[in-house]
This record gives sequence, C-alpha cells and structure tokens, in this order.
Amino acid sequence: MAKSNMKTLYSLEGIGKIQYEGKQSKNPLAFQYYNPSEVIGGKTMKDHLRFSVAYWHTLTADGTDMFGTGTMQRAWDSYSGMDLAKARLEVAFQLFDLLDVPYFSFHDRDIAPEGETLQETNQQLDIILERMKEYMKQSGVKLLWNTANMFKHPRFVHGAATSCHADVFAYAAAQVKKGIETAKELGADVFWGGREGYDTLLNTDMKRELDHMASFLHMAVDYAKEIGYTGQFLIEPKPKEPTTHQYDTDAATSIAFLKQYGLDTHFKLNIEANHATLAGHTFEHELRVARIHGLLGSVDANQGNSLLGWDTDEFPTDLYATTLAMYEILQNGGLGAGGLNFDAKVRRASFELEDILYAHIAGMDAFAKGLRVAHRLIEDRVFEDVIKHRYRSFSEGIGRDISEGKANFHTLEEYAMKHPLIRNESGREEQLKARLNQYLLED
Ligand code: XUL
Ligand code: CO
Repeated sequence: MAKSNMKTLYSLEGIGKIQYEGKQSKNPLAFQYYNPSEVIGGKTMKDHLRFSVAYWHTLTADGTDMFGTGTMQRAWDSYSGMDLAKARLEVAFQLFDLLDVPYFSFHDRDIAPEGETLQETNQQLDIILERMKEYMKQSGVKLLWNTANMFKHPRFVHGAATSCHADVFAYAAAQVKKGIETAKELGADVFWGGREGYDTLLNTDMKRELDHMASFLHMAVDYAKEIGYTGQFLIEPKPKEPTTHQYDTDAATSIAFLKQYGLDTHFKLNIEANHATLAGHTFEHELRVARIHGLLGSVDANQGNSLLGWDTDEFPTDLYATTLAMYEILQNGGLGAGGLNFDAKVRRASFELEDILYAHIAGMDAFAKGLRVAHRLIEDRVFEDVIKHRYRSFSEGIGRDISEGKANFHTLEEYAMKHPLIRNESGREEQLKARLNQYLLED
C-alpha cells in the first residue's frame, strides 16, 4: 500500500474541498449554512461547532446489520490487516480535508487490528499511531478523543471494569493505560461503558460492580497524574444496548455515580443525542442536566429514530434538536476542549462513497443552522425573559425569603393561611413553540 495508490483507492476525484455557498445553493456538495469563518457572537462557526468525524462509522463500518452482510462500496476494503489500517488512515485524512473538519475520534481497535497477544496488538497500534501523528502534523487536523473498545472481543462478554472476572478487569486496565498514553500524545480520552451493566440481577453483585467501575476510573485518574496527562476525561451515558441495564444510563445517573465515588472533579460527560432519546429524554434535557452540574464536556452529535428502540446513530438533521442543543451549548459558554463528534453512520442503503460526504454536510449544516438560530434566540432573550417573568414571585416578599433560605415551615404556613387565593398563570407552551418556529424559519 502506498500513497500513490490513493487516487484509485479513494475514487472521489473531481470533488474538491466542500465550500460554503449559502442557503440558495442547490449544490449537494456545498454547505448551505456552515460557513466556517463566519463570526457569530464573537467566535467563528468553526470554533463554536468543533466538528469531529468518527473513525468507526466512517472508515471502519461496512453496513453489516442483524440480517445482512456489508453493503458499503469502499475501494480500500480490497486490503486487509495492517495494509487495510494504513489505507483507511490515508483515506481518513483525505475526507477530513474535503469536509474541512478540525477533529476526529477513534477507538483503539478502529485504527489497527488486534494481534495474537496484547503486545502484538500494541505494536500494531503504535505503527498506525506514528503514521497518524504525521498526518495530523501535515493537515492540522486534531484528535477530539480516543477511547478503548472494550466491548467487541468475546473476553468482554461480562463487561470490562465491571466484569465478574478479575483477569478481564486487568486486561481492560492495560488497554486503557495504553489509551491514556495515546491521549497524552495526541489529544483527549473518553470512556463509554460498552458492556458496563448487567442483564439479570440473579447473577449480579451490583454494588461490587459499581465499586469496581469506580476504582477502575480512579486508577485511570492516578495514571494520568503519574504521566502528566492533563486532558479531560469523559464518560458517555447510555441507557441500554448492549446490556439491559447500563450503569451509565443517563446524565443524572452518571453524575450521581461520579459524585458518589468522588470522581466528579475528574470526569465530565459526553452527551449523545441518540442515547438521550433511548433513555426517554430529549437531547436538550441531557445537555441541560450536564450543564447545570458544570459537567458538560463534549457531544456525540447524531439522532435516533423515534419509531425504533435501538441506537440507530443517524446523522443529525432535526433542526429543532440541533437548535435546542446549540442553545444549551451556547449557554454553557461553549464546549471547552470538547466538540460535536458525528457518532453517526450512513444508512445501509446509502452505500456509495459520496454518501459519506452528503451525510456530514447534512449534519454540519443542521448544526450550523441550529447555532445561528440559538444565538439569535439568546440575543433576543426570547425564552430568558419569559422564564424570568414566570419565576418573578421568587424575587420579592415570601418568594425572596424562600430563595434566600430565610423561610421555614412556620413562616410559610403563616403566609399560606393569610393568602388563600392563589392566582396561577398560563405556561404558554404553544405560543413559545410558535416563536421557536418563527426564529427557525426566519434565519
Ligand atoms: C455506542 C457509542 C460509542 C461511543 C464510543 O453507542 O456511542 O460509539 O461513542 O465508544
Ligand atoms: Co457515542
């Protein structure tokens, strides 16, 4: 495999860097809303949105589903083993360049195949990482985060840090140790609790498993300190799939876990839209929960299908969701070192290479539009003023006493006795939704 083969490998000749052409454009290979250099609220769109391509869906997945084998037409799949890994790497950076994305993300096993032993696996990983560093240097594209795949191999059948088998715990620790070393060199680190959960309590010591998970994460923190890794650790809530009961079910559950075990100063959350809806929440709900606890770290930007009960990882095109997500992100003061990572895959029937471009363009435009609308909503204080007005009774009299911690059940009882007539006001939900529509349509 050599660079010179790439033209044929890549088979997207004639397609140049995707450009911003504006909302009148009918060119499917152009951005209509994402204008990277445009400044919104003092920051470029590129800096607000911090887009990232997910290696596993874009370079590694082949369209396999429960009923059928791969459908994706990828010229690089004619290679195998380490040659395939090298080919994917080269294609990856060509795609990043075409899409003008500043970041990417990967699992250790996305970028290099497992060897016979952990030593061999790490050696193979190192070969690819060396090359990756070169591509990163040449292109300026950075790693948003890397993570350990501790769910695919049969050894993880009972989980990784929560496995009932201590040898698996040790193996997982070795894998994450390597992941932190990688992150120290290249960028950041994230933990998605792949199979950290259980299917039945009949064989499960839940307390022990949670204790193990916490000590695993503490060991990661200790090791990071030891080697001087200062990047942000993230955990990614998900309610189900693969296990029936994932321990990181949603943002609130994950925050309770982090606080219970003294990990909340070391970890933030990576909120994924499809995981939110699987948990029975909206995307914006999960972002809000993480934000108000000061724990919103990064975002997996995708969407689910409300008719299906599993993680479909679709590219985000729902403008309500992207707008309300950007609203939370702007209110958070941005994502800091995090970004919008397209943990999203083209549909099995979208098997041509161009579909990867169309999908990312659709996602980037949807978030760019969401950013524009959310910024104007905040600037015009559309919801803020309504909310302020709605809670105004807490700014004076008995309400102020409650807010300032000066009230107690005696003073409140006395007040209630004296004020038997309560006048509530409408929440005006429909009117507010119409305002949101107005802003979405205007921009
Ligand atoms: C799985 C998922 C993962 C994580 C990284 O549902 O979202 O791809 O984002 O392991
Ligand atoms: Co994810």
